[in-house]
Amino acid sequence: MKSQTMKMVTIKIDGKKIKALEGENLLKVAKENGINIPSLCWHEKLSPTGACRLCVVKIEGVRGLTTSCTNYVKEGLDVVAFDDELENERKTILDLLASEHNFEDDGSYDDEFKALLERYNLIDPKHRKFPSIWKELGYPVDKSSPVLTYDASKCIKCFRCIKACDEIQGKNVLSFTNRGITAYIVAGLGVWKESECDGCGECIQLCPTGAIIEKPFTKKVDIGKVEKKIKTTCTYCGVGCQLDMWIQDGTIVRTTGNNAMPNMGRLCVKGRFGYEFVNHRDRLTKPLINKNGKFHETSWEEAYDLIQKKFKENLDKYGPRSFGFFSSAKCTNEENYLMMKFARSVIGTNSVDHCSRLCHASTVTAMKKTIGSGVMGSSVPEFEITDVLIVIGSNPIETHPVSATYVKKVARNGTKIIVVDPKKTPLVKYSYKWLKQKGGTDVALISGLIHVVIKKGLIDENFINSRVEGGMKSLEELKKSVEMYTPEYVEYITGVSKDDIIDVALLYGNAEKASIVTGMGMSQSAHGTANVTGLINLALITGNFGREGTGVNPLRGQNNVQGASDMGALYNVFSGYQSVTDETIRRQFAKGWGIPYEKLDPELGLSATEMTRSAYDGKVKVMWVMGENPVMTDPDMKHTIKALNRLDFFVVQDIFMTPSAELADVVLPASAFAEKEGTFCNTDRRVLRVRKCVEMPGDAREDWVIIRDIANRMGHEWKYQEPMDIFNQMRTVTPTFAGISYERIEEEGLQWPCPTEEHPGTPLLHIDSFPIGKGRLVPTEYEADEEQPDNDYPFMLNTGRTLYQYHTATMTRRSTPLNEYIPDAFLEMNPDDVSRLNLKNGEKVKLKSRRGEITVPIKESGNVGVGELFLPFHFEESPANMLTKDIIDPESKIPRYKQSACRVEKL
Ligand SMILES: Nc1nc2c(c(=O)[nH]1)N[C@H]1C(S)=C(S)[C@@H](COP(=O)(O)OP(=O)(O)OC[C@H]3O[C@@H](n4cnc5c(=O)[nH]c(N)nc54)[C@H](O)[C@@H]3O)O[C@H]1N2
Ligand SMILES: Nc1nc2c(c(=O)[nH]1)N[C@H]1C(S)=C(S)[C@@H](COP(=O)(O)OP(=O)(O)OC[C@H]3O[C@@H](n4cnc5c(=O)[nH]c(N)nc54)[C@H](O)[C@@H]3O)O[C@H]1N2
Ligand code: SF4
Ligand code: SF4
Ligand SMILES: [Mo]
Repeated sequence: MKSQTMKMVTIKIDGKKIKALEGENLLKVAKENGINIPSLCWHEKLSPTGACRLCVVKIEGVRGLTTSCTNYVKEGLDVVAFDDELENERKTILDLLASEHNFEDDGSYDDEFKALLERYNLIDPKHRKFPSIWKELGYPVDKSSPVLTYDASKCIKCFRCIKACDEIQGKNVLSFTNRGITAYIVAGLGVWKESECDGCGECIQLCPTGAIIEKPFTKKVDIGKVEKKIKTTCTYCGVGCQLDMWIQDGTIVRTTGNNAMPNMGRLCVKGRFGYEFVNHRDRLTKPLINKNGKFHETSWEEAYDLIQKKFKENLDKYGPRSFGFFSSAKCTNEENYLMMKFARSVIGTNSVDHCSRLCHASTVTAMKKTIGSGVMGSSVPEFEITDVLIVIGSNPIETHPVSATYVKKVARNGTKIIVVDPKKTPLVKYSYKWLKQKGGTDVALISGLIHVVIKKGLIDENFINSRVEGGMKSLEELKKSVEMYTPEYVEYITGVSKDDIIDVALLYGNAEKASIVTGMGMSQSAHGTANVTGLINLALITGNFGREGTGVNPLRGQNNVQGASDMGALYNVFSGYQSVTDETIRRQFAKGWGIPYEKLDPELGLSATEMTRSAYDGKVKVMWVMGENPVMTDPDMKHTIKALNRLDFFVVQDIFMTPSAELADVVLPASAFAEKEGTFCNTDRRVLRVRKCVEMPGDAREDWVIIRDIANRMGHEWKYQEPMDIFNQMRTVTPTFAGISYERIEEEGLQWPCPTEEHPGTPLLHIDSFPIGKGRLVPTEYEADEEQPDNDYPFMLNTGRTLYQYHTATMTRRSTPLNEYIPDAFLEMNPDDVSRLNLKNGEKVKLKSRRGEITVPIKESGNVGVGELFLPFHFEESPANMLTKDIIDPESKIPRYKQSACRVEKL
């Protein structure tokens, strides 16, 4: 961030007067003012290197030639950028580089080096002084990475890749081996595949020559044939990275990071290389009807006929509350808005929900109760300016990789990161301290931190008096509730040493700006709401809200889980979190939608977890699941399958045949993100455009078209012609979005709330007050989990994610490079347990819980402690949810996914 004290000064370049900020990079200023000094190693995102020396200039008062990239603007600077001597020097440098360079070119990349050779008339070898010697130098080619190829004979040793890896992504995997002319890039200690490179591809994006290029996936890129590059939003996680899709022959052939917020050009391995699924042969292309256990292809008309008939029959016979709708955090805002509108206005039920229930439901419940808003209050890049950061129950390097680049950056700048997680996550390497607590004991741990903060007088009395309901009196109650959680007692419960508890409490309590990042480890617990309530208590008493670099920040998971919630695909609220039990609001929606007020159900609907239970009990009879895979993702898979099998009529709308779709009566082929227009909301409430890049396969249809058509079959007259029509209607009934239009977010997203067309959007929430006015301190009570390891089931199983696979892997397993990194299921087990049980690394075992059993190969890993196991829930052949139990948090109804007692048996 630029300092306020910077002043404008005047400099001269080749006689031209230029105004610039003092301290700005000279080469950058020259380029911005149309003085095109050649350069290769310099890149505006990187610190200057001064390696290629092409950008040499003469500066009055400085002896000899000096590189402009390592000089900075100051008053009166007088620079010569072009004269014969400088140009000759540059030509000689380029000529020398060319002699060591392999010019074979597969046409798949832009080559900045070649462009400079053209500019200096050196393309033709006859115009060069130095003979070509690259063949004699015997440069290696490294093809070992699943995503890229490095050819040292095309490398000009500019350092850009090394710095991209280090300074932008914070990974520091690359370096040079050898010195001088034979130097080349190595990853780790040798080849790419064996290094810690995680395939984000930042180096490819910044390499000026094509020495590092991506492997061809859907089709080989031919730069001359790329028809267009379309800016859109990544479909995987909630960071909401902006990317450019390169389209050739109607197919996505490459993805590059777009230089917009929130990612500023960065991507992770999924965003960059995970697009092959769009074009995959397994895509659903025709509606399917299940007749006696076999699917038959059919026409849309026939599928719609059946849905219309069954919906009407059930509505007549059992009424609206016999219906349940799963909306989708993979789909656009427009689609989610229509799904909730369908449930409420066409059927007349509030039983609409989505995967948020399985995700941050408890976080949202806790935040609503204490501060009145369940969303992330600050913006992703703000992690860069915090003083102390607690990352609790979140594994951002694998699950929000681009947000994690900001976190790694602060770690490097001296900010203390504290990781609180039973598993050793990759962030531990960057952290000041790792608190490894026993799973499920967070309430006690946080109470311990609060205990110390209060004892040591590190509370912010001003903040408590002005921003907390009941002021210091309320603190007294909190104090009483944490009295017994002395560091010693908390060490006994959690296994974290008392010294570490005191140290972290002091660090957090003393920090000027302290921030907390929270994730699934906190929320997916039978005490999820209490966990996050505790965090908010801690932040409230230390005044860590409403300023940049503070807050309790839930990283939202899916690409559009924020939007699906904002659009009211929840059992209790319409779009904009407007309560369904509030008569005034129901009247507004009835009016806005042009339906009789009586059609809207005044009672809360069923949550996703309750819908499945009610299907099991025979109360919910019809379900429509759009873009979710509950068989794989709901807890207790056997129970879920039984429940769904008991339905009278089950519709699944997906882009692939999934284990859930297998149980359906009708399967509708939908559109993937790259095939439709619309918007997503990312984790920091940024409304971002999604754009159509390619055509849908076969007869597939956009999700919003399908919902509209079925609504019309049910007797409504929905006239939406394009997603923008839906968005514009949504704005009229949703005050927080009222000021946002497609036009305004054409270039950059806007963060809601944005109530008017003039409003600039809201990067930071809670500056002067909370949505409920003052914050509330709510004491929490630690309770041990009901299911603990015992003699029969001695291990504690933790489930979650890996970087390369996404949820039920319908998309990532159909993207070759992602699948090459982690193709199959694995169970992480501590080496001591592996040898104690007489097992071998890679051996397939039986993993059993009280709910069911699976087989899975074990992976020896020091990341989990003795008695602990970790299993990703991505893999159909070893489904984690066969083992989990649907114990749910009483307030938020989220299942406990992170702790199941298990037994490991030799096969
Ligand atoms: N690559 C990839 N990225 C993803 C996803 C994906 O499937 N793949 N999914 C997206 C979605 S929807 C979501 S919600 C996010 C989730 O992102 P995260 O919240 O980072 O996800 P998890 O890996 O489920 O769990 C986080 C951590 O909680 C820890 N944990 C387990 N038990 C406890 C406990 O008792 N206490 C504490 N404090 N921690 C515990 C786990 O060890 C794990 O490291 O990721 C999103 N991003
Ligand atoms: N054991 C265990 N279970 C968990 C978790 C855990 O940590 N451990 N985490 C939970 C969490 S946080 C979450 S968010 C849930 C996720 O649960 P789900 O949402 O059920 O999981 P996904 O695999 O993301 O399902 C999305 C489906 O949408 C399809 N799809 C993709 N794009 C589109 C589209 O544009 N249109 C349509 N119609 N379909 C599309 C995909 O093919 C896929 O089948 O899982 C939960 N389950
Ligand atoms: S691989 Fe590319 S970016 Fe890296 S040093 Fe060589 S030319 Fe520069
Ligand atoms: S960090 Fe998330 S949004 Fe960004 S590229 Fe990776 S998966 Fe996509
Ligand atoms: Mo999630």
